[in-house]
Amino acid sequence: MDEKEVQKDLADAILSYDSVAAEKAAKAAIKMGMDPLNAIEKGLSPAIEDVGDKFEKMEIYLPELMLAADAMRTAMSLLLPLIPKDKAVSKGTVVIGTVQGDIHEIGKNIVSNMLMASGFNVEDLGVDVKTATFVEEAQKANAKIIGASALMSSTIGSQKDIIDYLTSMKIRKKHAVMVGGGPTTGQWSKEIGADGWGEDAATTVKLANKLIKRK
Ligand code: B12
Repeated sequence: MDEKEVQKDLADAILSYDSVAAEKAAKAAIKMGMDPLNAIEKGLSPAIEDVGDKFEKMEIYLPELMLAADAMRTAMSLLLPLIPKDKAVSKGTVVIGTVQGDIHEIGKNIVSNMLMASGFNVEDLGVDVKTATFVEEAQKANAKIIGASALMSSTIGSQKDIIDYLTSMKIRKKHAVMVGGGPTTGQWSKEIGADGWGEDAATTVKLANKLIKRK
């Protein structure tokens, strides 16, 4: 089996809502020494996006969406820990979470793991995180960067709330804010006065490296 075939097996497992097949394909990826990020971003992620498109077109419904997400989580639970954590260097702390009202965590978890792998100390606040909590935890951890993930058009407004909250507390300059998640764009990031937008895990690491130097 080559990498392309394993990537296809990972994708097929998500598209057929099959956690057992997802586990098998993830184990095959690990056995052949595939870069775990490659397995996630080339195999799993495009498939879960296809599932999302089908859900949007009402070709499938919530139960299928949930089963696909379970299969994705199964594979990710095997692959994410294999992204090596660079403990030797600590570039600084990033406080990250998914905004209030939003429980999507897959993309945030990938970003979080990639930041750790690149030498950042990451405090992951989880999902459905209140605006004030982002700010309080960033203060406590003396985090140079706050990362806010939002996957729904109804929740992206909370990314702006975080920035407004920092401004109202007169600590906007203390914490750079980077935003990301499905419906967000570079244009949106500029509009709300964020310090940057991460389209995927790799661009987010580049962005965080840039922001940490600026601080
Ligand atoms: C999986 C999924 C779920 C799973 C979530 C499981 C979990 N534990 O995370 C479940 C089934 C629970 C779910 C529930 C719901 N979902 Co949903 N879901 C999805 C789906 C299919 C995939 C999301 C995903 O994981 N993508 C893969 C990851 C890798 O991509 P990503 O998140 O974009 O992350 C990357 C980048 O954006 C970036 N990034 C991400 N975060 C961050 C953060 C920072 C700081 C930075 C810099 C970068 C960054 O890097 C990541 C890695 O490359 C999307 C469809 C889609 N195309 O997005 C719908 C989708 C997001 N869901 C949707 C909806 C409507 C819902 C529900 C309301 C459904 C319902 N009726 O109950 C609920 C919401 C509940 C809630 N309150 O949050 C809609 C949202 C529509 C909208 N625009 O508002 C979508 C778009 C589906 C659709 N097309 O209609 N969902």
